[in-house]
Amino acid sequence: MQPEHIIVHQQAATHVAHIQLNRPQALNALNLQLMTELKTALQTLDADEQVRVIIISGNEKAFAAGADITQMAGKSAIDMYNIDQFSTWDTIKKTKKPLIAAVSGFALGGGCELAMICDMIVASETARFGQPEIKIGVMPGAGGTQRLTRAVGKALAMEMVLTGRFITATEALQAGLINRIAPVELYLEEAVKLASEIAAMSPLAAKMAKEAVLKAFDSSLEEGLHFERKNFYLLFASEDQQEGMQAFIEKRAPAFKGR
Ligand code: CO8
Repeated sequence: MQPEHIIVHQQAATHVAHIQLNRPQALNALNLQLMTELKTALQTLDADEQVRVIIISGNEKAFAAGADITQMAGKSAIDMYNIDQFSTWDTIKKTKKPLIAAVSGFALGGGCELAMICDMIVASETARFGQPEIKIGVMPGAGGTQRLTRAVGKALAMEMVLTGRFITATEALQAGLINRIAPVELYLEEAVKLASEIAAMSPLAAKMAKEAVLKAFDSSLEEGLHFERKNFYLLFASEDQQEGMQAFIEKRAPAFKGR
């Protein structure tokens, strides 16, 4: 079935796929259907050998203005428990390929959390990041108190979560939340440029390196180093390792195959 709230753009030649959130009338508010469609698309692209890097974007006005408040407003705690929307987020988090969020306009609440699940964030000059859940009587529920704090530190995270203040792209860059800023007409191009650069590397090495970097967030240093070492050794079982090192010795560009 064709998704209704996302558009998937795929160019086999570049190995970069692009998922665009597409509920512009609601500033891409993340309703349950959109999140399910996003999860399914990510699972499909993660399994597709032609795809090496995935970009998630919204539109110029909004990456996503958060969970769909109209859908949540009448729910009880037991409804929320039974709907179990975070199992979708748990699946999204398991995407092995590098994910890049291309953010313009609002990235709020669940929208900011979705951007932070991605591995890197490219923002337009108009991007605004925030966790304004406190203003509607709740708090972040999809990682906002954890990933934001790890990215920007306690002081700014506490301020954003407790006051709901939005920060600008410049502030987000200074705080370490995002990777780069581009003019609004170029931010998507910039995200594709970054994605293409990664897509030219060994896709196996990229996946294992991503896994190891993420390990740093929920393990001790010793455990993380051990994990890193195992992945490092494992890559010596790949054709890409032989190709990469041979190409270096022969002074030519490597042609990685993901095997
Ligand atoms: N949910 C539903 N509809 C929304 C949302 C939203 N989060 N955000 C905007 N919309 C709708 C508006 O209702 C409006 O619809 P309509 O035209 O039918 O009235 C349309 O989008 C345009 O919005 P505005 O007219 O409000 O546009 P403005 O430019 O005046 O304001 C703002 C933009 C500041 C972004 C404003 O819309 C706003 O404050 N939105 C809500 C932001 C927010 O509180 N987000 C957090 C939501 S809670 C959350 O994310 C919890 C996450 C937990 C887990 C995640 C699960 C998915």
